[in-house]
Amino acid sequence: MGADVSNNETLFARAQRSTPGGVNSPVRAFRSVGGTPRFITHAEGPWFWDADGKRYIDYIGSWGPAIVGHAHPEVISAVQQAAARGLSFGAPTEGEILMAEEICKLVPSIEQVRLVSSGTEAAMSALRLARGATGRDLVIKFEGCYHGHADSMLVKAGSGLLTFGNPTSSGVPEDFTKHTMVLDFNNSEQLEEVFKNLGDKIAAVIVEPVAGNMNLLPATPEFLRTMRQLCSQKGALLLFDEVMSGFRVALGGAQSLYGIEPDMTVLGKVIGGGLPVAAFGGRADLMKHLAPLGPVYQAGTLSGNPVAVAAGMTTLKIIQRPGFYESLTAQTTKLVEGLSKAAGEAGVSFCAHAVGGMFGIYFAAQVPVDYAQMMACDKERFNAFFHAMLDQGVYFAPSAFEAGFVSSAHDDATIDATVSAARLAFSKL
Ligand code: KE4
Repeated sequence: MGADVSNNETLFARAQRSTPGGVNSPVRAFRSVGGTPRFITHAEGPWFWDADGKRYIDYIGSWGPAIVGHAHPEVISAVQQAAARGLSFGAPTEGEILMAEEICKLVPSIEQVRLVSSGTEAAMSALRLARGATGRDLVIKFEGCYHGHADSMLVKAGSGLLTFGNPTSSGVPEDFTKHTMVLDFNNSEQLEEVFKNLGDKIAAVIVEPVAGNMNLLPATPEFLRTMRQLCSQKGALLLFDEVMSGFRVALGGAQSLYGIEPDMTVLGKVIGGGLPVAAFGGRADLMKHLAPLGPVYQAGTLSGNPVAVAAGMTTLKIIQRPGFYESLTAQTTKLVEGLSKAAGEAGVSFCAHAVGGMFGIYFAAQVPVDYAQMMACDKERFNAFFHAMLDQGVYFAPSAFEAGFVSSAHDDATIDATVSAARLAFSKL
């Protein structure tokens, strides 16, 4: 290996020989920002290190799970103790009961919950349950919201208000998306129009109440209130996908911030603390339709895995400590205010927004309020900023259309170092 070829480059070249794109999830490949993905060797607190031994302040946090910081000693200890008792049994354990009870305690709209292994699996299962419980086929989602990669969710808006979705991925037959309609996020009038025409055919509306997959874009309270009312009026089920916002924007998730109770909630990320745990839950009268009680089938070899549940439960205990969210929110706010100030001093058109421990950065004059405004943000400038920060050891999400995540390990010194790096990065734009 030549002196100027980094280990990241060597590993990336090798990875591409055995794995499509060299990654096990597309966003990791840096195709949106360009350059060579960093192969991470280890992580601790707010940092992780790449294959060249370079340390980064990490604002991905595994896309949300690392809310208490990487390799938290209590989480690691719980995982080690659980692993020593066996990795997986394919039979029920007391730990799953404790996790289910904790989720029901923290998210009051959830009366019963089923654990699975990924957000995709949780959202897919919740949608199947909604269709099974209502006997209806039509599901509504919103452009820019992501609910995992189940076939019926890989869909873009149809041509008109009454046309159904078209696949966004090859390999998904049109038949698989014809019962999915894609509407505009934060557009209440359009939603009312669709409910007027099709309301009694709608099984469910699924939404990220605080969207994080088109960058950070919170729903307006009015949009969610309208959604709740329309679903209740027409017998459709309201599904909040809180895989990202759950336990991230507040202890009770986005639903606790808006004061709106969905019929079902999809969870993931934080509840696994970095290991594969996700969940879907809601009203007990709905959950009873699930096998083995009812006719809606859903299953999983590693669902409720004891080692993963140990990581998740320990994380859920830590985030319930007094002051956790006040501090997390204060640090995230300090970050976005510091970045905005640095950009202003450099005369760069930039803004930033935070909700709890989640943030968005936008190369635009004002924080976008809908998908069209989000897509109008200056992607090229983001990419230049991303690399200017990466060179200085600060790792933001490798896409202009992803959110960022702060952990309780991101202390003042870490945030100040980030803002200081940003001052230089903005001056180079
Ligand atoms: P997973 O299947 O990736 O565990 O969860 C899918 C999912 C469902 N719902 C929401 C709101 C989500 O944010 C996600 C996954 N989020 C992405 C971040 N953009 C995961 C990162 C990735 O795809 O590698």
